[in-house]
Amino acid sequence: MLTFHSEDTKKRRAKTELDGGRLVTPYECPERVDIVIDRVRKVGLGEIRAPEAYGLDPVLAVHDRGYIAFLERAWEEWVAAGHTGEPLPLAWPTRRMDSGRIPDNIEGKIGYYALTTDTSLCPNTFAAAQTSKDIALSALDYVITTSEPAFGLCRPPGHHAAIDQYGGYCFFNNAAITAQHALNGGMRKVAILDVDFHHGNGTQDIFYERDDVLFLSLHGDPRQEFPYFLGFDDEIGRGKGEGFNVNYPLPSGTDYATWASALDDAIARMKDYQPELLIVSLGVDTFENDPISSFKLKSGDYLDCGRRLKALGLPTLFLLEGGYAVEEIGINVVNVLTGFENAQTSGDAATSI
Ligand code: Q9C
Ligand code: ZN
Repeated sequence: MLTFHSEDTKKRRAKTELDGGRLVTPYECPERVDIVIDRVRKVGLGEIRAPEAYGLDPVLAVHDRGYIAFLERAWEEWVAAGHTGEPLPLAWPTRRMDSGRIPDNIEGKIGYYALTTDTSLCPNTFAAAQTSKDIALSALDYVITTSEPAFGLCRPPGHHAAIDQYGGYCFFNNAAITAQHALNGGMRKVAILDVDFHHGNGTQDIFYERDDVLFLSLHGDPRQEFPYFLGFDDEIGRGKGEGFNVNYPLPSGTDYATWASALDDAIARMKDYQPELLIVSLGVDTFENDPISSFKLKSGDYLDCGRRLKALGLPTLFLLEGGYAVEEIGINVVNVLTGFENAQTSGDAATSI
């Protein structure tokens, strides 16, 4: 399987993340990329290619123009305002004070465009987000052209990013950008399967009223886990989109047997939908030793996950999302990919462990 990768994704290196009331070194760090690419090389997964540049048009197809302009300028505006730490939001248009207006002050703008306080801005954030979506789009074009699977080693991740909001370490929603790009290129139905530990709130929101993208997400129950306010099983889509959004909130401590039965249900729904393309939002923060998550998947389980996905027999694009057990992220991600590669296309073979 081809991997799309660029060292430029490592240009975003924030110093701080607000975690438990302290500023810590961010969990979403550039070393994650090094460890994944080392593993890709070590197992000989396949050729590693650099991305092409796609510009901002595919981003504008899902994100708000003002949001993109904000991200492009936020760091320099923050520095120009005389601040010395990394930008975190201070005030939001929350339930009782939402006038719908965008402030002029950079601190106010950050509050307007941020979902959360876990994601500090820093130099090159915009450049890294651009490279991340270029990786995703390059991998998409390869999958469309060849019908062969591909892996986009995206960083920063994307699935928490909404139309005009960043957070949860995400800025551009790579899965949504590629799904929309595939549709604009003539595809009629795309499925996005989000296996990251956290609910893909941004992807859900972008396609919530649409029937041309089936979105399915397996994740920690939002009553207990980030992002807390979206990801419940009664969120099934709206209007034309009703029935095309499927959430599987799972309790803390979920092991592979439980997780895989939700996966099998998602696979069955995708079969019924008959999409032309499968995009996998591939987070491995479901791993038992992940520092910010609470599922109990083991490294070997990711091989089986890949095998099961292969049974769909679809052109498949894997895009990296989360995974913060840095030492093991390479093994876990690449296990999904090799599990997929080594499985037979027959559904029966793929369900045995
Ligand atoms: N105290 C992705 O996996 N919450 N984002 C961190 C740590 C934010 C995860 C809590 C988690 C965001 C792409
Ligand atoms: Zn996650």
